[in-house]
Amino acid sequence: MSEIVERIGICIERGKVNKSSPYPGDMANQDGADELTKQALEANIGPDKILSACNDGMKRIGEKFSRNEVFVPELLMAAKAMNAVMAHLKPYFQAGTVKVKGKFVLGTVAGDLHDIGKNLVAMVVEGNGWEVIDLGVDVKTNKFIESIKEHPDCIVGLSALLTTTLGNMAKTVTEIKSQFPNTNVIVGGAPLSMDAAVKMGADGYASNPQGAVAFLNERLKSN
Ligand code: B1M
Repeated sequence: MSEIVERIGICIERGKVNKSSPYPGDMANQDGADELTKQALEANIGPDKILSACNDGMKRIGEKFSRNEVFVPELLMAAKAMNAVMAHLKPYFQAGTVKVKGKFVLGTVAGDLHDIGKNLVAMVVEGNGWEVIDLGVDVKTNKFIESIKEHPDCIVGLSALLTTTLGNMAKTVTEIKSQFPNTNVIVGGAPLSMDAAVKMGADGYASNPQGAVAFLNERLKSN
């Protein structure tokens, strides 16, 4: 991995947003995720490589959190640094595709505030020609139901990052499928698996945004 990409991953892990950010103290006056991402893209480093380094950084801070070496404020700074990277990457994922394929209603399920992965899914799906209706985080079942009523031909995507919110995800899937049996539902997020998705009654599971795109395009073909 090139040095600059490695440094971006470190900025995510340490929560170094940009040069003017005083946090963390030992990185004061150094370039942060914001400046380094800009430099990496100018040096023609691919957005996928940058994202992969960010995910590694997130994984490392998550492991530190599990070991009680860092706490929620550090996770929040990591998320802020990741958002600074994503702001630069967005145009690459959304580049010039006309949104004609269909509508994708997407949200993080009730009780869950994690949205970085969901936002990545939104960006990539949008970049692949779908209109994304992003309902945000902590989305209650009823909000999904109302959105399906508004966009009856949509496909629905649910994201969850907490094992404790998988129950809410399952309830939402059940309710959607009972009211709208023909609406396709795909689920994703770190604690999920194909097995869990099938048990919930979802039509599909993806471990990453590309998998979500593949599912959507497949459903388009079969309709
Ligand atoms: Co939280 N958190 N967090 N957190 N956090 C995790 C998830 C955790 C694994 C950390 C750990 O213990 N090691 C742990 C969950 C344990 C568990 O349940 N198994 C955890 C915890 C416990 C918590 C709190 C409970 C902590 C507390 O308060 N004591 C709390 C819960 C708050 C709540 O939601 N109610 C909490 C809070 C937070 C912050 C708010 C501080 C912050 C989130 C900020 C934000 O999202 N805006 C945060 C963060 C940053 C993390 C970690 C470090 C990073 C998550 C992330 O953004 N990853 C995370 C540890 C980890 O994941 N290693 C952790 C990067 C992102 C690109 O990956 O989200 O997995 P991911 O998305 C991927 C795929 O999963 C997939 O595609 C994405 C791109 O590849 N994907 C889909 C996701 N959704 C999809 C949908 C699809 C398809 C694919 O189709 C619909």
